[in-house]
Amino acid sequence: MSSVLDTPPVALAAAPSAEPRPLTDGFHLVIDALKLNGIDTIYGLPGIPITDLTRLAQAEGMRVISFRHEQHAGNAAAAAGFLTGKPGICLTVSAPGFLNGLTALANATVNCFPMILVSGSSEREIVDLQQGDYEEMDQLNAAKPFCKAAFRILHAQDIGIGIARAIRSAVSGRPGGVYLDLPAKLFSQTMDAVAGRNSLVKVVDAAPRQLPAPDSVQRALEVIKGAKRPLILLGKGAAYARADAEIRALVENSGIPYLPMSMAKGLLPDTHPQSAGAARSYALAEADVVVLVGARLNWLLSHGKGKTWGADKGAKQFVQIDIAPTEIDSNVPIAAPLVGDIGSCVAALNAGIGAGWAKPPAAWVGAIAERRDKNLTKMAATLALDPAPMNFHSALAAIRDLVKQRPDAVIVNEGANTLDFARSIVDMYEPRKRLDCGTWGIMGIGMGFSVAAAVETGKPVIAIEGDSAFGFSGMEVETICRYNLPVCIVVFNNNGVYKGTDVNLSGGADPAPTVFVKGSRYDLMMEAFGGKGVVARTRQELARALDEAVASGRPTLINAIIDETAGTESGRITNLNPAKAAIK
Ligand code: ADP
Ligand code: TZD
Repeated sequence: MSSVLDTPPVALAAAPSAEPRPLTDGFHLVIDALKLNGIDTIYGLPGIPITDLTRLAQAEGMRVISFRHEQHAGNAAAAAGFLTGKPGICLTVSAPGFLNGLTALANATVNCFPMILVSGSSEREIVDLQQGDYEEMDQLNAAKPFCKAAFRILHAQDIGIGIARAIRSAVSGRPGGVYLDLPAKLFSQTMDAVAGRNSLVKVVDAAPRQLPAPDSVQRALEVIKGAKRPLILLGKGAAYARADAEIRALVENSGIPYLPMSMAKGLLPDTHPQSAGAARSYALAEADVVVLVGARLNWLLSHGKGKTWGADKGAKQFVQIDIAPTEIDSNVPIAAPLVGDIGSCVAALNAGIGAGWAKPPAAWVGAIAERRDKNLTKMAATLALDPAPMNFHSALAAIRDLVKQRPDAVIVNEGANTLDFARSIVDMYEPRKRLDCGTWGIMGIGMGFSVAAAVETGKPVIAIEGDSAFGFSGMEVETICRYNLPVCIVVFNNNGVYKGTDVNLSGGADPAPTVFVKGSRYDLMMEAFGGKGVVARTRQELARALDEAVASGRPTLINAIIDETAGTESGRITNLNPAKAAIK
């Protein structure tokens, strides 16, 4: 193998002077700049011009996780960013590799996850004159609409500053995706090694605290104090903020019922007595004051309007904690904005909720508890059933039992029905243990998120996947096997998108657009790469396979056969499908 590895990392210059000075190059400066900032893992896919960057990074002690498709490497980087609070790095080749990574970059930005997409590119002078280079593309401009910031580094001496800018942009304020363009020639540029080392920047206080204004805190406390039916709504920003103890104190000291959005589940255990999770509709419709903590009033919360929010029951007031000032009033007027980082804002509220704080009226707390307990009893009866074939509930009951035993496991979840049912059935007990389709409702995050969860936490990962959802990233089972990651994938196999029973309306031979090959053996995909594949037809078989997978830590794929009639079109968001026009 002939590569840069054949030469020592620091080459000696053939300078005419008596004292040759050591040199460094662009490859090493990129690696040194990342390492200096505590970044120790790269998710990527090699090729021109970054192959040697992946080799050298590994040689220099970084963990390099090499994927089969850049979108999944990008999703892994995004999940790593959410899980660690440091920007996850995705490294790709130019044009097509870059574009494959771009979906993940956009998704990270939409979800407020910090990541940096680093792509090799061809030379500016050729790109700008459109002279037709190998994989030519104006990547910098293509990336801009899809990320928080985009930078290009042209000179080796700017690598330190360029990477510092990328890191700070990704994690400060509202976190998000950053694009970093590295043209091929940059990597082989050399410079004096000492000057190179001195050009690197260790980012100081990358995501500084942002304290809320005291009068904003006062206003928020007044609004909360005036509430008769207050509710705290925790979003994934609250999970990201790592203010777990402050948030728990806010909930418990105020006595206010709370609702977690899906990725905020586990910030407090779902079994917490103040959880309104199983009385969601009632709590949203009836509350008179809602304290949003790192949750946007987007489509996932019906834009803060309409029937979901009890529009017919009178005005509602919102307190909103967010680091992005422009998020305030995005959908409805916010009575008390609290702009700052969640840790500081919640601490300020806690300071105002002193010993004399009046807990919310017992009638409100009691009404929520009553509905919650009724719904939980109903759900327990459903979960006790053991139908053959399995349905979503019985299969998820097995996973729910396992997570109760292993609350440290990370859950990755995508699909339609598989997502919606898992969100409400599988209780979470610890913060940042649930990763899912997020703000876009995107399919394809499954294997990328699973790889990052395993790599970053070292804990067991259980990927709960619709069979359609799994297909978007299924080839990465090879990656999971190659790195021998403790990932157990459960494919909810109901023979299609949503369900497997659709028919071709024309009566023709082609299958309907939403159905797959019946009885597909997803388990054999895992066997193909040396992992363990299991077919589970009953709840007991599924429970046993889950136990074995988690105990062994081996890559496992459980092909869980689900009643093909069980799903609902689009799961719980059927209402978002456009109505068919009544054309005669
Ligand atoms: P969910 O989908 O769970 O409702 P969203 O992704 O809609 O959550 O909202 C997350 C919000 O959290 C974003 O508006 C983001 O600006 C905010 N956020 C992220 N990190 C912080 C932080 N450290 N402090 C304050 N707000 C934050
Ligand atoms: N493409 C992308 C990237 N994201 C999407 N959300 C979709 C397509 C549309 N879509 C959904 O919104 S859910 C879904 C698709 C294709 C798959 C549902 O089928 P499934 O899950 O088998 O994964 P269930 O549990 O059987 O419903």
